[in-house]
Amino acid sequence: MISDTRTEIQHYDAVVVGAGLAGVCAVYQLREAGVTVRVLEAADGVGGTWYHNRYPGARCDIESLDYSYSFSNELQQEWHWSERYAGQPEILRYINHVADRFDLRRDIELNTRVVEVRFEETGQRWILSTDTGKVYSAKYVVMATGVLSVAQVPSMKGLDDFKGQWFHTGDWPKDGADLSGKRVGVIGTGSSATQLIPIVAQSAKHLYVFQRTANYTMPAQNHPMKPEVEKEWKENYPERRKFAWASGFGHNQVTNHLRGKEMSREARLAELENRWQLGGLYMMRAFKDILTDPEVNEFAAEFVRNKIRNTVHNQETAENLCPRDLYIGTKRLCSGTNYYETFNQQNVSLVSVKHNPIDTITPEGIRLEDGAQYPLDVLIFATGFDAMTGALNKINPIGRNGRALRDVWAEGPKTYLGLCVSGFPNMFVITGPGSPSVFSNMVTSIEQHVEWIVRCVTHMKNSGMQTVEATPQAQEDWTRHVTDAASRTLYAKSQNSWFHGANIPGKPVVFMPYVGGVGNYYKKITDIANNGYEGFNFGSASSGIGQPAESRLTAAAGHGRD
Ligand code: NA7
Repeated sequence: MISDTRTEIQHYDAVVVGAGLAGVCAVYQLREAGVTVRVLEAADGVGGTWYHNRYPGARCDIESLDYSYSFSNELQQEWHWSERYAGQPEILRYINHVADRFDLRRDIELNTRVVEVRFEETGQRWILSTDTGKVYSAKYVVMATGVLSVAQVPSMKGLDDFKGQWFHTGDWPKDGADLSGKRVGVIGTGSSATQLIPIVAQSAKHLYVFQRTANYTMPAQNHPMKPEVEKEWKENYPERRKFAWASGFGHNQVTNHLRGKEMSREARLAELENRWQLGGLYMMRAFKDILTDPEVNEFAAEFVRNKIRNTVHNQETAENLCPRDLYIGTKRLCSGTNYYETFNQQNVSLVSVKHNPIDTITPEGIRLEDGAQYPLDVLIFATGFDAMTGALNKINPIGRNGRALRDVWAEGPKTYLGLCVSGFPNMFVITGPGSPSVFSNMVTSIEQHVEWIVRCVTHMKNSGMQTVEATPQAQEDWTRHVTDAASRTLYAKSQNSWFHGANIPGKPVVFMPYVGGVGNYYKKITDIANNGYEGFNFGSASSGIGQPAESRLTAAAGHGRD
């Protein structure tokens, strides 16, 4: 039976999936380039990650003056960040401001979840179906679906029977959650948890922190924005942005270019203390070889352990909080405020579940394998995300010859430049696996990708091309290069992290981001475009291909055949 349901299909040059920082940037730039574009967003507001991660204490670990769009000088001059590191509400306000300021909302469709993305060979266009029933057709599809956007609640016995409330940090209720006077359990001690724990501890009756792997948490050293700092940045924004785009990590943090082993013990300690005072991710720029030389890495790790020992009064708790068998930085470094100090509060208990794991969520709380019980009113999962590939695999685009992305990536993601996938013509991924992505200031990486995509689309328009597609060989070579780059670092020796997908049962363990540096990467993608898009095949338009972009046509959508 062939269904003959007639569905209105809306035609655009480009459809962007997701209205977070990437989608908002894409709609602005594509529109500027004269491309008709529609953004489809499942939530009822823009913001993406910053829309959903509303947990108490949620904050960016890149300085706000850096973590912001550079595409409009008026915007960067007029927007005022109130703190050195912006909190989630302020970043969400910023994204909303951008959407309003540039009148982007008229091209953004909220409350619209994309349920299928399929390449139609005959028309050589992408067809996107949504949960509203609306169907869209586009020459280009831009996946701006986020890299930490699929919240991971581990499968735990008994969760359905829990009588209290439970939340995941990455899917926090819009109206907030009242935790005051409650017995609260937090599972996880990654970035989200280390931001959340000190805030929850302020009002909870008792807070139990269930820690499986201790991670390194730096003091963020956050403070209100200093007027002289803001003034200096605003006077020098072009140079600041240029520096960030050419830097290793896409921001302005100062790097020590000396190797740890070239420095005396005293000089190394002084550098580490300096980094501790600078706060947050500055620690990872302490030595040029901190992520390549195990002994230098261990020196920095022990420095942090000593800080923990000097901060936490109970020595058993302190030792439990000290990360072991984990190179510093190979699980994403955490940046918090008063994290270790919080464990000195009477109403906070650290429960190590490394050797005595959580067995069951009971109706009353948590029971560990040895039978210990923790009665709880609220349970918070700070258990992370199906990172980098999760959102893409969930949508599971169907490319040429009916091949699904999930099948193509069954043994781990393969991309060309983290931007395109062979067999998926005209599909662009913003900050995809194989690009610096989570290894960088995300806004810099987003802007670099959007710039490249707009340039490619403009090139195709000017040369009358219908399709662009990465060659299988270019993709193989690039994927090997991504792996080789990681193999020269300590990441290759420390695979138990979401960088490798190791936090998701059954996910292939493959290092996903590109660690070759944001500046090198940007030069590479720019050179490729300058050299006529090496590694890409273009297909020209033939009769019947493509629909008039702005038209609204009624077309037969044939679904279901048996
Ligand atoms: P992360 O960094 O993935 O942290 C998740 C935490 O949850 C981590 O401590 C995990 O321990 C813990 N976890 C996960 N499953 C379990 C179970 N079953 N039992 C006990 N503990 C568990 O997620 P975040 O949200 O904190 O941060 C994600 C990124 O967002 C962050 O890096 C920033 O870039 C922004 P494990 O280490 O696996 O033993």
